[in-house]
Amino acid sequence: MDADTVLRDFDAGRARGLARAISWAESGRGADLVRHVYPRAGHALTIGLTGPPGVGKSTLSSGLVRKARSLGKTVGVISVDPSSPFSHGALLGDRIRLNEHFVDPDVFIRSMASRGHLGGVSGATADTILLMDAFGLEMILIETVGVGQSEIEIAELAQTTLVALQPGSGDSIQVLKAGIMEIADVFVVNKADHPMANMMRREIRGMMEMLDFKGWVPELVMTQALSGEGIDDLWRAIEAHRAYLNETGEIVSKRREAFTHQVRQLVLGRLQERLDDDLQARLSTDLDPYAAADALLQGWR
Ligand SMILES: Nc1nc2c(ncn2[C@@H]2O[C@H](COP(=O)(O)OP(=O)(O)OP(=O)(O)O)[C@@H](O)[C@H]2O)c(=O)[nH]1
Ligand SMILES: [Mg+2]
Repeated sequence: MDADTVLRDFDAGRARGLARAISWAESGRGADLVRHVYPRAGHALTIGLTGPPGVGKSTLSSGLVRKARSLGKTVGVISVDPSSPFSHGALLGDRIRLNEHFVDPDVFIRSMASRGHLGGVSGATADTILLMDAFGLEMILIETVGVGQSEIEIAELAQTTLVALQPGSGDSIQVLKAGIMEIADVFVVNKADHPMANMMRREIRGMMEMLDFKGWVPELVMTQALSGEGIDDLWRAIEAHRAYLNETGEIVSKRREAFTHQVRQLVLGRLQERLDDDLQARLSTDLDPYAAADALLQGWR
Protein backbone atom coordinates (compact mmCIF):
# COMPACT_ATOMS: atom_id res chain seq x y z
CA MET A 1 0.00 0.00 0.00
CA ASP A 2 1.32 3.45 -0.83
CA ALA A 3 1.62 6.39 1.53
CA ASP A 4 -1.23 8.30 -0.09
CA THR A 5 -3.71 5.49 0.51
CA VAL A 6 -2.59 5.13 4.11
CA LEU A 7 -2.98 8.85 4.70
CA ARG A 8 -6.34 8.96 2.94
CA ASP A 9 -7.64 6.14 5.15
CA PHE A 10 -6.11 7.77 8.22
CA ASP A 11 -7.58 11.18 7.44
CA ALA A 12 -10.98 9.62 6.78
CA GLY A 13 -10.90 8.09 10.25
CA ARG A 14 -10.67 4.51 9.03
CA ALA A 15 -9.08 2.16 11.53
CA ARG A 16 -7.08 0.39 8.87
CA GLY A 17 -5.35 3.70 8.06
CA LEU A 18 -4.25 3.98 11.68
CA ALA A 19 -3.26 0.30 11.80
CA ARG A 20 -1.13 0.68 8.68
CA ALA A 21 0.44 3.91 9.90
CA ILE A 22 1.49 2.21 13.14
CA SER A 23 2.98 -0.70 11.22
CA TRP A 24 5.03 1.72 9.19
CA ALA A 25 6.19 3.46 12.34
CA GLU A 26 7.20 0.10 13.77
CA SER A 27 9.33 -0.67 10.76
CA GLY A 28 11.06 2.69 11.03
CA ARG A 29 9.08 4.38 8.26
CA GLY A 30 7.00 6.63 10.46
CA ALA A 31 8.71 9.97 9.86
CA ASP A 32 6.59 11.26 6.97
CA LEU A 33 3.35 10.08 8.52
CA VAL A 34 4.14 11.69 11.85
CA ARG A 35 5.15 14.91 10.10
CA HIS A 36 1.83 14.95 8.26
CA VAL A 37 -0.44 14.30 11.24
CA TYR A 38 1.56 16.00 14.00
CA PRO A 39 -0.35 19.31 13.93
CA ARG A 40 -3.51 17.40 14.84
CA ALA A 41 -2.01 15.73 17.91
CA GLY A 42 -1.92 17.10 21.42
CA HIS A 43 -5.45 16.50 22.62
CA ALA A 44 -5.43 12.97 23.99
CA LEU A 45 -5.25 12.03 27.61
CA THR A 46 -2.29 9.68 27.87
CA ILE A 47 -2.04 7.21 30.72
CA GLY A 48 0.89 4.91 31.40
CA LEU A 49 0.20 1.75 33.34
CA THR A 50 3.21 -0.10 34.64
CA GLY A 51 3.87 -2.81 37.18
CA PRO A 52 5.39 -6.25 37.63
CA PRO A 53 4.38 -9.22 35.47
CA GLY A 54 0.99 -10.63 36.35
CA VAL A 55 -0.09 -7.82 38.69
CA GLY A 56 -3.24 -7.33 36.64
CA LYS A 57 -2.32 -4.53 34.26
CA SER A 58 -4.30 -5.88 31.32
CA THR A 59 -7.30 -6.60 33.51
CA LEU A 60 -7.09 -3.05 34.87
CA SER A 61 -6.77 -1.72 31.32
CA SER A 62 -9.87 -3.57 30.35
CA GLY A 63 -11.76 -2.06 33.29
CA LEU A 64 -10.56 1.44 32.45
CA VAL A 65 -11.51 0.99 28.80
CA ARG A 66 -14.98 -0.13 29.89
CA LYS A 67 -15.27 2.97 32.07
CA ALA A 68 -14.09 5.29 29.30
CA ARG A 69 -16.50 3.70 26.83
CA SER A 70 -19.39 4.13 29.25
CA LEU A 71 -18.57 7.85 29.15
CA GLY A 72 -18.49 7.79 25.36
CA LYS A 73 -14.76 8.30 25.00
CA THR A 74 -12.78 6.72 22.18
CA VAL A 75 -9.78 4.75 23.39
CA GLY A 76 -6.40 3.50 22.22
CA VAL A 77 -4.55 0.78 24.08
CA ILE A 78 -0.88 0.10 23.49
CA SER A 79 0.66 -2.85 25.21
CA VAL A 80 4.38 -2.95 25.06
CA ASP A 81 5.90 -6.39 25.32
CA PRO A 82 9.46 -6.30 26.62
CA SER A 83 10.14 -9.47 24.64
CA SER A 84 12.08 -10.94 27.48
CA PRO A 85 12.20 -14.69 27.92
CA PHE A 86 9.99 -14.22 31.00
CA SER A 87 7.15 -12.54 29.22
CA HIS A 88 6.11 -15.31 26.89
CA GLY A 89 2.39 -15.31 26.73
CA ALA A 90 2.05 -11.71 27.88
CA LEU A 91 0.59 -10.72 24.54
CA LEU A 92 -1.77 -13.64 24.62
CA GLY A 93 -2.80 -12.61 28.14
CA ASP A 94 -3.43 -9.07 26.92
CA ARG A 95 -5.64 -10.35 24.15
CA ILE A 96 -7.68 -12.49 26.50
CA ARG A 97 -8.01 -9.75 29.11
CA LEU A 98 -9.01 -7.13 26.55
CA ASN A 99 -11.12 -9.55 24.59
CA GLU A 100 -14.47 -7.83 25.04
CA HIS A 101 -13.13 -4.61 23.50
CA PHE A 102 -11.74 -6.02 20.28
CA VAL A 103 -15.09 -5.81 18.53
CA ASP A 104 -15.72 -2.21 19.63
CA PRO A 105 -14.88 0.08 16.68
CA ASP A 106 -14.15 2.93 19.09
CA VAL A 107 -11.41 1.00 20.84
CA PHE A 108 -8.14 0.52 19.03
CA ILE A 109 -5.81 -2.06 20.58
CA ARG A 110 -2.23 -2.56 19.55
CA SER A 111 0.57 -4.73 20.93
CA MET A 112 4.16 -4.01 20.14
CA ALA A 113 7.53 -5.49 20.98
CA SER A 114 10.23 -3.34 22.47
CA ARG A 115 13.16 -5.56 21.60
CA GLY A 116 15.97 -3.90 19.71
CA HIS A 117 15.14 -0.36 20.66
CA LEU A 118 17.23 1.88 22.81
CA GLY A 119 16.05 2.27 26.35
CA GLY A 120 13.50 -0.51 26.61
CA VAL A 121 10.14 0.85 25.61
CA SER A 122 9.74 0.62 21.89
CA GLY A 123 10.82 3.66 19.92
CA ALA A 124 7.66 3.12 17.94
CA THR A 125 5.59 3.60 21.10
CA ALA A 126 6.05 7.35 20.99
CA ASP A 127 5.06 7.40 17.31
CA THR A 128 2.03 5.24 18.04
CA ILE A 129 0.88 7.60 20.80
CA LEU A 130 1.20 10.53 18.38
CA LEU A 131 -0.62 8.68 15.61
CA MET A 132 -3.49 7.60 17.89
CA ASP A 133 -3.72 11.11 19.30
CA ALA A 134 -3.83 12.70 15.84
CA PHE A 135 -6.35 10.08 14.76
CA GLY A 136 -8.63 11.54 17.42
CA LEU A 137 -8.59 8.87 20.10
CA GLU A 138 -9.41 10.65 23.32
CA MET A 139 -7.75 8.39 25.85
CA ILE A 140 -4.57 6.42 25.22
CA LEU A 141 -3.54 3.76 27.67
CA ILE A 142 0.00 2.39 27.49
CA GLU A 143 0.63 -0.87 29.34
CA THR A 144 4.21 -1.84 29.98
CA VAL A 145 5.74 -4.41 32.28
CA GLY A 146 7.89 -2.70 34.87
CA VAL A 147 11.30 -4.18 34.33
CA GLY A 148 13.81 -1.53 35.27
CA GLN A 149 14.06 1.23 32.72
CA SER A 150 10.72 0.87 31.00
CA GLU A 151 8.59 2.34 33.78
CA ILE A 152 10.78 5.43 33.94
CA GLU A 153 10.39 5.84 30.19
CA ILE A 154 6.66 5.43 30.27
CA ALA A 155 6.45 8.12 32.94
CA GLU A 156 8.18 10.48 30.54
CA LEU A 157 5.86 9.64 27.67
CA ALA A 158 2.53 9.61 29.50
CA GLN A 159 0.82 12.48 31.29
CA THR A 160 -0.47 10.31 34.10
CA THR A 161 1.44 7.29 35.37
CA LEU A 162 -0.27 4.46 37.21
CA VAL A 163 1.92 2.02 39.09
CA ALA A 164 0.19 -1.25 39.86
CA LEU A 165 1.42 -3.34 42.76
CA GLN A 166 0.61 -6.77 44.03
CA PRO A 167 0.00 -7.58 47.71
CA GLY A 168 2.23 -10.16 49.34
CA SER A 169 4.91 -9.83 46.70
CA GLY A 170 7.51 -7.55 48.24
CA ASP A 171 6.54 -4.96 45.65
CA SER A 172 6.55 -2.17 48.21
CA ILE A 173 10.26 -2.71 48.78
CA GLN A 174 10.79 -2.55 45.03
CA VAL A 175 9.00 0.76 45.02
CA LEU A 176 11.50 2.22 47.45
CA LYS A 177 14.49 0.78 45.67
CA ALA A 178 13.68 1.62 42.11
CA GLY A 179 12.65 5.23 42.58
CA ILE A 180 9.10 4.38 41.58
CA MET A 181 7.87 6.78 44.22
CA GLU A 182 8.99 9.62 42.00
CA ILE A 183 7.18 8.46 38.90
CA ALA A 184 3.83 7.26 40.26
CA ASP A 185 0.94 9.67 39.99
CA VAL A 186 -1.39 6.96 41.22
CA PHE A 187 -0.53 3.77 43.09
CA VAL A 188 -2.89 0.94 42.39
CA VAL A 189 -2.87 -1.92 44.84
CA ASN A 190 -4.60 -4.52 42.69
CA LYS A 191 -5.85 -7.90 43.88
CA ALA A 192 -7.31 -6.16 46.91
CA ASP A 193 -9.04 -9.47 47.59
CA HIS A 194 -5.62 -10.75 48.67
CA PRO A 195 -5.17 -11.15 52.47
CA MET A 196 -2.05 -8.94 52.45
CA ALA A 197 -3.71 -6.09 50.57
CA ASN A 198 -4.30 -3.88 53.60
CA MET A 199 -0.80 -4.41 54.87
CA MET A 200 0.52 -3.26 51.53
CA ARG A 201 -1.65 -0.18 51.64
CA ARG A 202 -0.23 0.69 55.05
CA GLU A 203 3.32 0.15 53.82
CA ILE A 204 2.87 2.45 50.86
CA ARG A 205 1.19 5.08 53.01
CA GLY A 206 4.08 4.83 55.45
CA MET A 207 6.59 5.37 52.68
CA MET A 208 4.68 8.33 51.35
CA GLU A 209 4.70 9.97 54.77
CA MET A 210 8.48 9.90 54.77
CA LEU A 211 8.65 11.86 51.57
CA ASP A 212 8.12 15.53 51.01
CA PHE A 213 6.01 15.91 47.89
CA LYS A 214 6.05 19.14 46.01
CA GLY A 215 2.83 19.68 44.12
CA TRP A 216 0.93 16.51 43.34
CA VAL A 217 0.74 13.90 46.08
CA PRO A 218 0.25 10.42 44.58
CA GLU A 219 -3.14 8.84 45.13
CA LEU A 220 -3.43 5.31 46.44
CA VAL A 221 -6.28 3.22 45.12
CA MET A 222 -7.30 -0.33 45.97
CA THR A 223 -8.76 -2.35 43.10
CA GLN A 224 -10.00 -5.78 42.25
CA ALA A 225 -9.63 -5.60 38.53
CA LEU A 226 -11.27 -8.97 37.95
CA SER A 227 -14.55 -7.96 39.56
CA GLY A 228 -14.22 -4.30 38.59
CA GLU A 229 -14.25 -3.13 42.18
CA GLY A 230 -12.31 0.09 42.64
CA ILE A 231 -12.19 0.96 38.94
CA ASP A 232 -14.44 3.97 39.59
CA ASP A 233 -12.04 5.11 42.33
CA LEU A 234 -9.14 4.67 39.95
CA TRP A 235 -10.94 6.69 37.32
CA ARG A 236 -11.57 9.47 39.83
CA ALA A 237 -7.88 9.50 40.78
CA ILE A 238 -6.92 9.80 37.11
CA GLU A 239 -9.35 12.67 36.67
CA ALA A 240 -8.05 14.39 39.79
CA HIS A 241 -4.53 14.21 38.41
CA ARG A 242 -5.72 15.51 35.06
CA ALA A 243 -7.43 18.44 36.80
CA TYR A 244 -4.25 19.13 38.74
CA LEU A 245 -2.19 19.18 35.53
CA ASN A 246 -4.59 21.54 33.85
CA GLU A 247 -5.05 23.90 36.80
CA THR A 248 -1.35 24.24 37.52
CA GLY A 249 -0.34 24.39 33.89
CA GLU A 250 1.93 21.38 34.47
CA ILE A 251 0.28 19.74 31.48
CA VAL A 252 2.52 21.95 29.34
CA SER A 253 5.69 20.60 30.91
CA LYS A 254 4.29 17.06 30.65
CA ARG A 255 3.86 17.50 26.90
CA ARG A 256 7.29 19.00 26.61
CA GLU A 257 8.75 16.08 28.52
CA ALA A 258 7.19 13.58 26.14
CA PHE A 259 8.46 15.57 23.17
CA THR A 260 11.95 15.81 24.63
CA HIS A 261 11.95 12.11 25.34
CA GLN A 262 11.11 11.22 21.78
CA VAL A 263 13.62 13.62 20.27
CA ARG A 264 16.33 12.30 22.58
CA GLN A 265 15.55 8.73 21.54
CA LEU A 266 15.64 9.67 17.86
CA VAL A 267 18.96 11.45 18.17
CA LEU A 268 20.47 8.64 20.24
CA GLY A 269 19.31 6.13 17.65
CA ARG A 270 21.01 8.03 14.86
CA LEU A 271 24.19 8.55 16.85
CA GLN A 272 24.25 4.85 17.61
CA GLU A 273 23.98 3.98 13.93
CA ARG A 274 26.72 6.37 13.03
CA LEU A 275 28.91 5.06 15.81
CA ASP A 276 28.40 1.47 14.71
CA ASP A 277 29.35 2.42 11.15
CA ASP A 278 32.44 4.27 12.31
CA LEU A 279 33.51 1.45 14.59
CA GLN A 280 33.45 -0.80 11.54
CA ALA A 281 35.10 1.58 9.14
CA ARG A 282 37.31 4.05 10.93
CA LEU A 283 38.45 2.56 14.20
CA SER A 284 42.19 2.76 14.66
CA THR A 285 43.54 -0.14 16.67
CA ASP A 286 47.02 1.39 16.87
CA LEU A 287 45.84 3.79 19.55
CA ASP A 288 44.88 3.30 23.17
CA PRO A 289 41.08 3.19 23.71
CA TYR A 290 40.82 6.79 24.91
CA ALA A 291 42.78 8.15 21.97
CA ALA A 292 40.74 5.96 19.61
CA ALA A 293 37.50 7.37 21.05
CA ASP A 294 38.80 10.94 20.67
CA ALA A 295 39.88 10.22 17.10
CA LEU A 296 36.44 8.87 16.21
CA LEU A 297 34.68 11.86 17.70
CA GLN A 298 37.05 14.25 15.90
CA GLY A 299 35.56 12.98 12.67
CA TRP A 300 32.06 13.96 13.88
CA ARG A 301 32.82 17.63 14.20
N1 LIG B 1 -7.45 -12.47 42.63
C1 LIG B 1 -7.35 -11.54 41.70
N2 LIG B 1 -6.79 -11.86 40.52
C2 LIG B 1 -6.69 -10.90 39.59
C3 LIG B 1 -7.16 -9.58 39.81
N3 LIG B 1 -6.90 -8.84 38.71
C4 LIG B 1 -6.30 -9.66 37.83
N4 LIG B 1 -6.18 -10.91 38.34
C5 LIG B 1 -5.61 -12.10 37.68
O1 LIG B 1 -4.20 -11.95 37.61
C6 LIG B 1 -3.70 -12.61 36.44
C7 LIG B 1 -2.84 -11.66 35.63
O2 LIG B 1 -3.66 -10.62 35.12
P1 LIG B 1 -3.21 -9.73 33.88
O3 LIG B 1 -4.21 -8.66 33.75
O4 LIG B 1 -2.91 -10.57 32.70
O5 LIG B 1 -1.85 -9.14 34.45
P2 LIG B 1 -0.73 -8.31 33.66
O6 LIG B 1 -0.09 -7.43 34.67
O7 LIG B 1 -1.31 -7.67 32.46
O8 LIG B 1 0.27 -9.46 33.22
P3 LIG B 1 1.48 -9.35 32.17
O9 LIG B 1 0.99 -8.53 31.00
O10 LIG B 1 1.77 -10.77 31.82
O11 LIG B 1 2.60 -8.67 32.90
C8 LIG B 1 -4.92 -13.08 35.67
O12 LIG B 1 -5.12 -14.44 35.95
C9 LIG B 1 -6.05 -12.25 36.23
O13 LIG B 1 -7.28 -12.88 36.15
C10 LIG B 1 -7.76 -9.28 41.09
O14 LIG B 1 -8.16 -8.16 41.38
N5 LIG B 1 -7.82 -10.30 41.99
MG1 LIG C 1 -0.72 -7.74 30.44
